[in-house]
Amino acid sequence: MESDSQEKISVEDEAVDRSEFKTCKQIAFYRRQKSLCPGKPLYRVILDTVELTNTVKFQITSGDCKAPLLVEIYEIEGNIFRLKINEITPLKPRYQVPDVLIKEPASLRLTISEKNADELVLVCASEDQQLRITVDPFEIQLISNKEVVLSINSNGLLYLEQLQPPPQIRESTLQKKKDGSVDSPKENQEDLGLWEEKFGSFLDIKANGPSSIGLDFSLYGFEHIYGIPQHAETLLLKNTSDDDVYRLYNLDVFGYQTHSKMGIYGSVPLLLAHKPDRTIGLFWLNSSETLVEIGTKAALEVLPSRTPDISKQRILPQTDVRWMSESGIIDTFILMGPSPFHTFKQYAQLTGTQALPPLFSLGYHQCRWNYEDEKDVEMVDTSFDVSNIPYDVIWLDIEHTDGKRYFTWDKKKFGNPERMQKQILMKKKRKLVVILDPHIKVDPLYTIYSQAKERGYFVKDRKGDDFEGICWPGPSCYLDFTNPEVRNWYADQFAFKTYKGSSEILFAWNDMNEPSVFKGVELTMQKDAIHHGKWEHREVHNLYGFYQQMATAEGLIRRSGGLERPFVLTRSFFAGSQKYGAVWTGDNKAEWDYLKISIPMLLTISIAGISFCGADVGGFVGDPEPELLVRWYQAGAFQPFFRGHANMHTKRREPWLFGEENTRIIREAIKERYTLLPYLYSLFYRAHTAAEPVMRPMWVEFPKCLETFGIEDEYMLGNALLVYPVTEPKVTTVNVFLPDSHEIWYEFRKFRCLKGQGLLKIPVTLNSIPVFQRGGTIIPLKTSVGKSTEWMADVPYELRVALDCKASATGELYLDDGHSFQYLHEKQFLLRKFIFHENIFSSRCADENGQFRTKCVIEQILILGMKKQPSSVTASIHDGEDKAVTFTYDAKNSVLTLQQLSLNVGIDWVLHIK
Ligand code: NBV
Repeated sequence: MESDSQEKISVEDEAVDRSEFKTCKQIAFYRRQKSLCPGKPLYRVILDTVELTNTVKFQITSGDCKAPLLVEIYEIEGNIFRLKINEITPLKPRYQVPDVLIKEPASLRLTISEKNADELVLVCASEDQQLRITVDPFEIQLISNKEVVLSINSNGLLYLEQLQPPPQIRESTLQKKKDGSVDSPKENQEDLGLWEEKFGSFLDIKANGPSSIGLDFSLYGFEHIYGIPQHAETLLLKNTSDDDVYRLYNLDVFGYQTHSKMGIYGSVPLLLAHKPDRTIGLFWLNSSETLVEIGTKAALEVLPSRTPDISKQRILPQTDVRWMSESGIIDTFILMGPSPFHTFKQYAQLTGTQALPPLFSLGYHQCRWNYEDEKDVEMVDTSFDVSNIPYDVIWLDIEHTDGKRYFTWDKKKFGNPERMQKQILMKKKRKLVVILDPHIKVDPLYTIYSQAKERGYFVKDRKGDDFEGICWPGPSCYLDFTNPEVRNWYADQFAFKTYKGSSEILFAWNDMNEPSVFKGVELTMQKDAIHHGKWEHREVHNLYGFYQQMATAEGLIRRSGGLERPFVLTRSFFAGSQKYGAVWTGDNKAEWDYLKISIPMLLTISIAGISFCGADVGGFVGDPEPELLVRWYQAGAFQPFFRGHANMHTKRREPWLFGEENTRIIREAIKERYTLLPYLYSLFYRAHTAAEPVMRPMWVEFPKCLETFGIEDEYMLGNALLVYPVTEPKVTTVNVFLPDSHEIWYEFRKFRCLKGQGLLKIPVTLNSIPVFQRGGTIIPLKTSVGKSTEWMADVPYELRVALDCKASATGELYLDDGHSFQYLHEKQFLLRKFIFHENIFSSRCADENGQFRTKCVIEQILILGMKKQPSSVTASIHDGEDKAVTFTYDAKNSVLTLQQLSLNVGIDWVLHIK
């Protein structure tokens, strides 16, 4: 059994073998859509089928003897449109993605304002918006305030392969044709892959035959396109060329190449387009393999003029986006913005917001494949204290189990896991995360296997037997997480009495859930495997990891009686995974290019709704040089999920192993992370309640500033901090772009106000992390750091106020118990709003519904950009007396420091600075 694992490791350690994965030209539905499109008849609307209830429905036909299709258009509250296209009476139902939308979106009433032989015009219930539907050929234009924002099917690429009977039956019917022309399905079979598709030695047998779909969108005035993670690519999506299109197909690609559009572990079919006055989103709800083509061009726009024959022309960019999926139906949502934040909200309205993480999970995580045994865990844990470095979680990879049987322990290495958790970790207020992969060792003596086998909980092969593939434990079966009953049973496995050796400080990591199958096609499950409801794997492939994380999160909640928030990290993900926890970018390499690409990768995941994301600090494959490791810690300290991790073949690389100076710098970065936690946690609260990404591309915060649209080497953490991670060796300066001439920026560590905006050359040493606070913001910090987040609950706060050019600033702080659902069910939380204006600084409640008792105080306030030394500062506390405040003033840096404030964080106060 072990030898399979070993074989995989040694092959993989070399590099990605590109030939194991398909290029687009090796994907049959891509070839079909590419070759069949040009000559195909265009669809037209059958006008007398138009039906209007709340929604508008009509049929379209391509006049080529195929049955007409049903088009449904919905307007959804919040400035969203939905377009569905399906067969009217398919041979069998086509797959429609369940469980991703948090509820069936309620539609508003569309009305028909015009209907004639050429067009149908629909007016929307809200806003000044119209849908203009051209009859022949069928095209939809979306018009907002008289401007055509986008059109659908204007390139005539609407494509839907109607389900047909399998060849044998078809051939016999075809023979009956009078003209003798038989378009035999065998013809072109190899090329078109209609009923069978080969890849290397693999054969995919398609029970339903060809079933692919496709549609094109033209986005007017847009040339900046983002989203559709996960790819190791730039933030701005590139124009695609034939055979180099963005692929959304969840795959285990060890040491993936950078700057590649190939599919890796996760997929979110959400694309965003941005121009200075509008952001829009296209959400393509389909979980089968999906390809996206993008083409930006200059297009001529004809503007109507007052003089009849003369029309004005202008050249505007236009981006054409073409989606192609292997199966399912066309179900697409158009998020009309108009701002980036509106678009995020609209997407979250459909798929949910980021789960609020337990506070500990925002601390630093120490992982390695593997920490050998209990002694090793204890040694690493103690070394953090000896080195005076805070950390919250130690992780155990696959070797902690009994022969890769998840939910068990290797008895020799982890003979007393309860003791390890209680005596070592719990005492230090730290946590443990263990790995749980979705493959289950074929072993009748292993309860998880035998129960699942008996109950029929595994994915089946096309013949109806349990699908068997090779993975870490050797021959394995794969739990069918698409089945709600399996998820329910799986969730029950986390009960403390069932999961022996687990405790309330044990949390979960779902790996290999693309799913990864060692000897499988493209290292994953074959598409003709069968899931619950008799759906082929091809329909649900991109949802597999989503469902495992959903079941795992449910298990952790359930074991606590519904009281505690879960923490689950998943490698594979889909739209909506944000509801269940965190994701990371998989098996990157310990090379500078991977540190650099991690920034656009994380930004892309973040704007696709998943705020809780990170990359393996240090790089998973290979040994980082010390400088790279240090820089990676500095970068990770300002990213949402912060975990050091390493492959089993690498040298040990805990933070204290690289000499005193490097340890000192790493310590400083990790400590800085811990002081920032109140700000970060407050940002997560906003992600959770208002769908604002924690880590934001510059254009999101500066949507009108063209220069920011392509920036991917710096980003905003919330609205207040601009972070420029150093991603190159031996640099002495970095070029940071500080946008907007009205903004003032302050260096985060030195408080220095930066003169000038635009591209600034900033000197750096190995010690520096270029971070800048934006004028006009206030961020909450902790004044000192403890061994882990839990040690810091009562540590006083500092408020860091950065004044803008009007000498004003605002900010907020969210606070709760950090671990339970009481913030939700009992409204036990505090949301405080801080406002600094005209030398009056106030703290007030920003949500009257919330209440939370805390001893914690605001001890210190730093006001950056304070031009004059005040003569007095007084504090008036609600219902209390005015009190003089101790302060110091640094004239050189214009910093006013208020000290010994002792203001309880839950009470209202006002400070007067005179
Ligand atoms: O479980 C071992 C590793 C894990 O450490 C890593 O983080 C995952 O991305 N896992 C992949 C399996 C094998 C990698 C070769």
